[in-house]
Amino acid sequence: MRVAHSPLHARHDGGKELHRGELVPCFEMPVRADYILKAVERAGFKVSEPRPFTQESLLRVHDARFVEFLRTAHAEWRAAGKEGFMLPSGFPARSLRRDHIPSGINGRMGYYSFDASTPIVEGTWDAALAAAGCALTAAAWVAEGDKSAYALCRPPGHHAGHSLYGGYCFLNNAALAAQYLRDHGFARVAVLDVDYHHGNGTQDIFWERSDVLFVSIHGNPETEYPYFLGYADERGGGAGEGYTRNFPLPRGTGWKEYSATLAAAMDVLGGFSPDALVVSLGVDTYEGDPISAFKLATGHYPLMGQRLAELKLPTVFVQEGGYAVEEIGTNVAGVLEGFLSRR
Ligand code: OKP
Ligand code: ZN
Repeated sequence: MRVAHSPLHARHDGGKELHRGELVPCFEMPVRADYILKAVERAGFKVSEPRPFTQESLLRVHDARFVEFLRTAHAEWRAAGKEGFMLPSGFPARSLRRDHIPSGINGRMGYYSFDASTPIVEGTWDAALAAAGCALTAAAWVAEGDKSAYALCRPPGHHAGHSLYGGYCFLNNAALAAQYLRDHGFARVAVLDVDYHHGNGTQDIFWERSDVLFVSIHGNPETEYPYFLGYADERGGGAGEGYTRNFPLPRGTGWKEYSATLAAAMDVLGGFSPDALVVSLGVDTYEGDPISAFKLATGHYPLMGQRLAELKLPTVFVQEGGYAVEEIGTNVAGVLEGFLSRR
């Protein structure tokens, strides 16, 4: 299995996030990718830099003005005499206007985001673009005949919607991979999101589509981030009705209940008869994760990989969350090696 990775991820660094009433250093930090890189190299995977892609590939799933905002946001911030990381402090919640995009940088930042845990720094755009390039490259390898590929993306992507950033995410790497597969010969693509947090952005992007199935297993939004999406009754809209499925699980969920839910999710995937699979691979389901509350152990990740291999599909793995940094590499490599052991 080839691995797409870019050192440019490290340019997204130095921000703080609002966490339980305090500004703290970001949990989503560069060293996460360093640990994963070490683990996949130790496991013998071949690591390559992403290919260049045009802006057009981004616009297949994202809004043009949103992408332009992300590209220029920090330069505008600096032009306004500010420096350091940018965090929004006001959002278009209920009864406020969403039909008008404010021209000022602070208003526009709030318009395009949904939380105060996702700082933009000077290098954020370079890093987000490189992560998107990794996902597109991994998808291209699979479209060109590889049976599987892994995009070591950072920052992650599954909370980023068509014109929305947040949850440490800017561009939706997994959605870009899925769309790339759709555009290169795969008629039906399934996205399975196993990150601890609901992939609200991916759900948003494919909500009304029947050619891309979105299935997610995650902490119940009644108590877990992102709180406002990811409930079991969300099943897609319009032509996409029935093509979104959510499996929220309670805090404290261990492997026994998790694996039963994974079996149910895989039944849904199988019933769709997909031509390819994209896995939003977050390992924040790990028992040692500092911001999550499932109880999966390191030994469970190879089992997860083995189970995913049973689908026998061309598969693109896209890195999402995982914040227990010292164990993140072992857990990710565990999934990938478990997958390879069964196909
Ligand atoms: C990104 B991914 C904690 C609030 C949660 C954002 C979590 C984003 C997770 N105070 N902060 O899905 O791993
Ligand atoms: Zn997560």
